[in-house]
Amino acid sequence: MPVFHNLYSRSQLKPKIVHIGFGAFHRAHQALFADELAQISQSDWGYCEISLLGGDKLIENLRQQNHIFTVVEKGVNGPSIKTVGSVCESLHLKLDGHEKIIEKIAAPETCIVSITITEKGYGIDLHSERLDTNNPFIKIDLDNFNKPKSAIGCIVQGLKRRMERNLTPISVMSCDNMPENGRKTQNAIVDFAQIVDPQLALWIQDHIAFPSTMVDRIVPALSEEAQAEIDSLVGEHEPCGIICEPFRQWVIEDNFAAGRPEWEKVGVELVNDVLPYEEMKLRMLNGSHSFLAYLGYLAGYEHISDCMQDSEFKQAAYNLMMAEQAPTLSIGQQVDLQAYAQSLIERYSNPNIKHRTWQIAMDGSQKLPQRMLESVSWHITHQSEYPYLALAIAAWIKYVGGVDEKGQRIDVRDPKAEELYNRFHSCNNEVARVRTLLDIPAIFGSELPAEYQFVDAVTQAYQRVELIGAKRAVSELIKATQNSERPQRF
Ligand code: NAI
Ligand code: CS2
Repeated sequence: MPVFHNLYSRSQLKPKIVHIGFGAFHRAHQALFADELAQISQSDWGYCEISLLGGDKLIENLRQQNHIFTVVEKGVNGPSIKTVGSVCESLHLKLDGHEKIIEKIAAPETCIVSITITEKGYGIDLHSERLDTNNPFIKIDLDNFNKPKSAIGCIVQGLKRRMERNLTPISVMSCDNMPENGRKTQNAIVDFAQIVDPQLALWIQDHIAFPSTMVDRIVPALSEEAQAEIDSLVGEHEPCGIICEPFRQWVIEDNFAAGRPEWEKVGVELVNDVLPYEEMKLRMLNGSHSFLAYLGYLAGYEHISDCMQDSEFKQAAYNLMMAEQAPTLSIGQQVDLQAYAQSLIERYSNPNIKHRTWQIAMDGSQKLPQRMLESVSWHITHQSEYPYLALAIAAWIKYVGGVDEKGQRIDVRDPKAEELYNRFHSCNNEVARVRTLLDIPAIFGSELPAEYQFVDAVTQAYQRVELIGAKRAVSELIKATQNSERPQRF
C-alpha cells in the first residue's frame, strides 16, 4: 500500500467532484492536479471516483489502499514518484449498483461531474454531433431509464433528481479528446433528456454549465513491465499505480455553475475560449500520433518511441504537423507552433515511455474526424495539398482490414470494427475498397467522399502502402516532399 506523505490532511477534502472513468489518464492528470492544489492551499476539492464499465478490480484495490495511489513520472533522466491523496470515495456499477451512482451525482455537495470515458463513451454521432439513439449503450438506457448503465444515462438521471429536489445546478466537464467536448457533452445529455423528459431538457439547458477542456499528458495503458517497475519503485505491489511522462497541460473554459477549484494555482490555464487550444492539440499531437500509430504498426514498430528511432518517421511526423496541420490552426498568432511541434517530437522520443502504436490505433472511427478530416477539408477549401494526411488515412484503411504486412491478424479494437472489416473484405480491388471505406457518413460525412481529389489521393496512397509497404511509403513521401517549401528541420 502506498504511504501517504503529502503535506495536507486528507480530512480537509470533500468529494465535491464526481468523476466518471477512473482510468489511466484521470489518475495521472486531474487527480494529481487536485492533490497538488490541496498541498499548497486549503482546497477542499476531493474526488468521488465512478467506474461504469470494467475496472471493478481496480476500484476494489483502490478501496483497500484507502483511495491512495502512486503516479510515476518518467522523463529521460529517471522517475519521480508521487503519492496522490485527492480521492475520497469510489463507486462501481457492478459493485454498488446504479442507485448509489445516481444519488452521488444528485448529492447536495456535488459541484462538478467530470468525465474521461473515451470518445466512444458519449454515444454521439461525430458528424451530426447529436446523440446517436442507435448506439447500443444509449438504446438500452433509453428503454430502461430508471436503471441507467451509460455515463450519459446516469448523469441525466442524477440531474433529474437535482431538478426535482430544487438543488443547486452543477457543471458537467468532459476531459476527453474531442473538440468542443463541452458542447458535445451538452448535446448528448440534452438530447437524451429531451426523449425521456422534455421539461428536464429545458432545465439542463438553462442551468447546467458544460465547460470545454483541452487535456494533455501521455499516459500509456499499464503493461506488465510497467506494473513490475512501479512495484519495485514503491517497494511493494501497487495495483493502482500508473506511469506517465513529466509533461502535462490543462486548459479549461472558465464557465462553472457551482464554483471550481483554484486550478490556476497549480498551472491550469483558465480561458474564455478553449477551442483554439483543443484544435491545436488534437491536430498537431493526436493527428501525428494517429499517423505514427497506423504507419508505425504496419512497419513493425511497437511503440511511438520506436518510431522516433527511425529518422524518416520522425521527419514525417514533423512534416505532417508543420506542413499540413499548423496552417489550419487559428492559434498560430499566439503560440509558436514550430516550437510546439519540436516539443512533441521530444516527448514522443522519450525512451522511458512505452506507448504502444496498437493502443493509439484503437477506435480510429472515433478519432479520424477531429485529428485529420477537419484538416483535409481545410486543405480542399484552400486548394493546398495534404499527402501526409492522405497516407495516414490509407494506412488506417489497411489497418482496419485486419491483416498486417506479414499476413498476421491485427486485433482491431473499434466500435465499428465489424462493419469496417466487412466493408474491406467485400471488395476484391483496391479502388473499390477505398471507396467503400470512405463511404461511411458517421466517419467521413457526405462532403469529403464526394470530393474526387480526396478519394483519388487516398486511393493512390493506399495503393502505395499495399505495393511497397508502410515503411517505404513514408520514406518515398519524405523524398517527394523534401524540395517543396515545407519546413524540414526539427
Ligand atoms: P483507460 O482505458 O485507462 O480508461 C478508460 C475509462 O473509460 C475506464 O474507466 C472505462 O471504464 C471508461 N469507459 C470506457 N468506455 C466507456 C463507456 N462506454 N461508458 C462509460 N465508461 C467508459 O483509458 P485512459 O488512458 O484513461 O483514457 C481515457 C480517455 O482520456 C481517452 O480516450 C482520451 O479521451 C482521454 N485522454 C487520455 C490520455 C492518455 O494519454 N491516456 C491523454 C489525454 C486524454
Ligand atoms: C493518443 C492520446 O490514445 C490516443 O489516441 O493519441 O491518448 C494521447 O496520448 C493523449 O491525447 C496525449 O495527451
